[in-house]
Formats: sequence, C-alpha cells, structure tokens
Amino acid sequence: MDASNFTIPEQTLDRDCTTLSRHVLQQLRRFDADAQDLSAIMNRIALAGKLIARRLSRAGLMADVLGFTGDMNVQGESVKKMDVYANEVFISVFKQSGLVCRLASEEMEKPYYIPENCPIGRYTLLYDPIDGSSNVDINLEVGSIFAIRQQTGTDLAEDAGDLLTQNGHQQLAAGYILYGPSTLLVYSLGQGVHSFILDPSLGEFILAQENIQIPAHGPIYSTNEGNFWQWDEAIRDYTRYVHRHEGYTARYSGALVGDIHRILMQGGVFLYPGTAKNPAGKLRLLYETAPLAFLIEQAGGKASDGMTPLLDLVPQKLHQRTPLIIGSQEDVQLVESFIRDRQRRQQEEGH
Ligand code: FDP
Repeated sequence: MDASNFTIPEQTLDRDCTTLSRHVLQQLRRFDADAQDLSAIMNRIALAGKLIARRLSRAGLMADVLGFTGDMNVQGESVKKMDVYANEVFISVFKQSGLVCRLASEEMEKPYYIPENCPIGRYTLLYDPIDGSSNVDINLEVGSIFAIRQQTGTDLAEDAGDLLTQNGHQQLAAGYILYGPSTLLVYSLGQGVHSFILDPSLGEFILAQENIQIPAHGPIYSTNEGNFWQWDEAIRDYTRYVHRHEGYTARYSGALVGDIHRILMQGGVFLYPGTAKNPAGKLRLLYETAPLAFLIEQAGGKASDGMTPLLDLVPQKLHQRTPLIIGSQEDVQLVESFIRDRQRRQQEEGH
C-alpha cells in the first residue's frame, strides 16, 4: 500500500483530537492548577452548550419547550421557557463542580452562589443563557454568551460588589455558543479567537479555526433600523451615509450572537445604540457587550459605546446596559467619527 495513504487519517485524527479542553491547555502552555481549572470551566460551558443545543433541536417535538412562562425577568422582559431552562442548565453544570463560586446572568436579579465551591473555585461565570430569544419559537438561530472573571474579595454580603470595580479588560475568558445549523463555540482566553464545531457523532466540540482575524473593513451594517427615529442624529447620519454609498449591505437576525459571528467572519459593524426611550440601549454590559468586546478585540476588531472603548467601562450596577458599536476597526471608527462630528457641531452651536 502507498505510504501517503496514511497521512490523511493521521491529519483527520489530529483534528478530531483537538477538543476544547485540550486546546485551553495548549493555549495556556501550562498544566498548573489554574490552567486545569480554566480548562475544566470551559469544558462545563461546553456541556451546557450541548444540553441547550439538544433541547433546541427537539423543541418543536416536545411539550413545554417553546413559548413564554408568563413571568417577567429583572429587566422587565417576558421570560421564555427556553430562557429558564438554559439559565438552569448553566447552574446545574457548575453545581458541585468545585469550579465557580458565583454565577450571574441577565435572567437572575442577584448572582447564584455556590458556597460549597467557594474555598476552591474563586471564579465567577457571567452569562446570557439564551440571547436572541425572540428567534426560539420560529426555529431560527440563538446563542449563549459567557465570560469568566476572577472573584476578588470575599463577597460575604452577597452583593457582588467586586464586579462593580472591574472593567472588561479583567475578563479572563469570554465567548459565545451559536446554535445554528451546527453548534459553534467561539472563545478567547486573551490569546486570539478560536472556533469549535460540535460533532454530534462524538459529542465533542472539535477545533474548526484558530486565531480568527476580523477583516479591517466589511460590507455589513447590522442594526434594527426600526429604531431610526428614536436614535440620535449622529447614528441617523451614519445610516444615511451607508444608504448613499456603494458597498454596504444590511443584515440583522434578531440574535446578537448570530449577527456578531457574521461580522467576525466577514467584517462590518453591529450597532445597538441608545434610543430616546432607552439612552443606554438594550444590551447588558456584564453579560453581553463586555464579553463580545473582549472577543472582537482579540480578533483585531474594535468595540465602543460610541465614545469610550467598551472594555474600559466599569458597571455601576449588575444589570447595567450600554450602547454597543462593535466590529471591524474601520467601520467602528467611521460610526464614532459621526458621533464626534455631531458633538463638535453641537458644542459650536452652544448646546
Ligand atoms: P433578545 O431580546 O431577543 O434576547 O440580547 C438581546 C437581543 O435579543 C439581542 O440578541 C438582539 O440583537 C436584540 O436583543 C434584538 O433587539 P431588538 O428587537 O430591539 O432589535
């Protein structure tokens, strides 16, 4: 038999063996207890992703998966059954894991404490269990967003005060899981951005792409233009600009994770600016915008609230919202230039 026949299975095997936990250890280039912890935390996040993906794939066939619970969450939004399920999945995979001491999600008013993990697990998991939940009932893509932070202080008062002293640079890792035609996990430990695809036959996330770089400029602008008349004039000016110039195309799926993933791969900008009714916009700093900003910056992109780099923002409250302009360097800079111009003109006019 020709010896070259052996090279293909070897390559395939090598690829199939690069699982998420192995990749984390390779990235950290150490095997100490902290590295093992981070690898184990990522493994648990992956397990949560698998459980959520499994339920989503059968949602239409099972009772009590789709639709609303009838309750409102802490943000005043109607809660979907999938939001509750996914939130609890993250809690259950971390209970008795010895890994994280606190979990904070946009679905819970206060963090969920796991005191038995506290002497060992000094980490906090911040997450949005189902992002883009309006897509769940119509079988379109949704996502989960996560970030890992080191807990500082004892937090005996259980008010998570230390989270209100940290900016986004202090995230140890961040990423998202995209539940689309395949289930994709994209993460960064602060050393580049890497994607994994869930291989259902193995039940493992397998490395798909390492060191993803976002294009410096791209054609896509992604925003809910239904809010046009509620936006500040600067954002309206930017939107008029892309309408009048060639080379731009609009894409907006209603699920932030899906829209961000498209921009990560193809370039462009996602905008969720403030509106007249909600000047801070809709998206949450700790669970959505800071993790995504960490990831996109690691891929060579840029993220801001229009004025300040997103990762410099320190929340004043747990569920703080922030405007978000994120994506390719040049496209984010273009949006920011419209904001600065408008402010300069307002100052000149003495507003
Ligand atoms: P959803 O409320 O459906 O969970 O996270 C909030 C989010 O979705 C994003 O995923 C999405 O980009 C955005 O809100 C959609 O909001 P609008 O309907 O206001 O455009």
